[in-house]
Amino acid sequence: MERNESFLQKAEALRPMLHTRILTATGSEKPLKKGDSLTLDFGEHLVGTVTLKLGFVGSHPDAPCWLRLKFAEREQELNENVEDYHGWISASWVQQEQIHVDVLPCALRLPRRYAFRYVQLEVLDISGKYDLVVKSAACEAVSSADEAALLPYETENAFLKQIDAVACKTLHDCMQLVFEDGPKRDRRLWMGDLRLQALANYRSYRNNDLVKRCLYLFAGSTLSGGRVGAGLFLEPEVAVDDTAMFDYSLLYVPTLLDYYEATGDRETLTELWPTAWRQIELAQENFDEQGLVRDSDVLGWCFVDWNLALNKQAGAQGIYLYCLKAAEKIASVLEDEKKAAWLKADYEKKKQAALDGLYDAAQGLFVSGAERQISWASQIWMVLGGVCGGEVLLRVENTEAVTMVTPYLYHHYVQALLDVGERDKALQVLTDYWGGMVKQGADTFWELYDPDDPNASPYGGTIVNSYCHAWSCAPAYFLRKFFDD
Ligand code: RAM
Repeated sequence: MERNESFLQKAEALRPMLHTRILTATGSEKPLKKGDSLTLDFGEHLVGTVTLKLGFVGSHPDAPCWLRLKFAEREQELNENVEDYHGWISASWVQQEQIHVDVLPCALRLPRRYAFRYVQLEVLDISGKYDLVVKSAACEAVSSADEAALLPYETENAFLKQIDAVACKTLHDCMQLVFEDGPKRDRRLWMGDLRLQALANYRSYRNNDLVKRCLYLFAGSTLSGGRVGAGLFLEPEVAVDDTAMFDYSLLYVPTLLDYYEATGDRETLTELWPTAWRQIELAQENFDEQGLVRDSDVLGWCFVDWNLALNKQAGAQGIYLYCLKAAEKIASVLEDEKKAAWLKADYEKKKQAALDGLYDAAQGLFVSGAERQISWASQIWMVLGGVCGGEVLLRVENTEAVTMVTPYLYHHYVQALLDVGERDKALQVLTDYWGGMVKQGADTFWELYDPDDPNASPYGGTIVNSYCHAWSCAPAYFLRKFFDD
């Protein structure tokens, strides 16, 4: 791990203030005995700390009250049991506590920050001489998003307005001391998520310094050789995650360019350009002599989407080309002629390699990996990388292509449609996909949404899925930038 103290100091100086709001949920007069439970609804998704006001009826409590508490972003999570989850990421993400209350009445302040709308209390055991009463609950909700700074979104279309509001709420609740990926899980900075959050932020809350802070954090704590990690921890001190992904390192480049285009902050662009450039240099290790990304079967070598069946080779090639275009723009803004010329030449070489090595002329589609897999992801990234026009997006519709399962990849699909001039279709996809979550009662947009398989989870169980996920806030970007009445 490498540290750049000066960058980390800059990031620290940009640490945001957290805005707080106190919200309450009314309890019930109903006395709770052993085995009884009660669900409180705060009426909206919140991120914060919770205090429960507890009382009792009957004799003086002569034994502790043993409680199980569940915090849920969606009500249906309350019906899932952590004991039934045997997936590959830790069950410790499930927001559940067991607690002994020794003294009643009391105001019980719970130990963690939770992301939730619903709180369920279940009495695991209590003395027969008294019953528990849950009088109320209060949440001190936190976010670094300033509601007063939120730009309005004007449209006559009530449904689009609702989709935008859910997107802004998603972004709002993920904006903490950094742009978190999800306030339930993983509660940290991830490169791919940051890029999409930043785009939505420029059109909504406009906390551009928070983007700048995150760019400095990534540049301030890197893996060996200056590689930007896929994610970053903040506590107990800033530390890059030892997970590295081909695409996430490279996506630092367009994130920096987007920041410059939104702010005109040339000083930051100049200072962070070497970090961005280094990602292009390091990516060269992944190419063969022809200029094709070498495939790998290591899970997570490149992210692209959470469909576990997806082969990433073609997607990675497209992402590299996309990032190369961004790098070339930065080089020309900074009049770095030598690098601009190299980037231009390398772009042509690797674009040609994609056409020669990954395009299946008989099918009119891009294929990926030794099995020549056809996926939506490969076509989308080839369009975004400027390798082809929109025809592949049409052709792929009539195939058994590997599907998209995250709003993260759907974001790129909508962008690809816009890039090839398919504006109406882009709006239709956005309305159907994100609107599909709204129709199912989403207060915030989910980490995963496969309309054909609502119980999909790459982790081996929906109980660890995040239902307020940063990379899903795309509508606040697309609607405000391309579809403002
Ligand atoms: C998920 C994280 C994050 C994403 C990574 C690749 O586990 O929540 O959103 O960027 O995967």
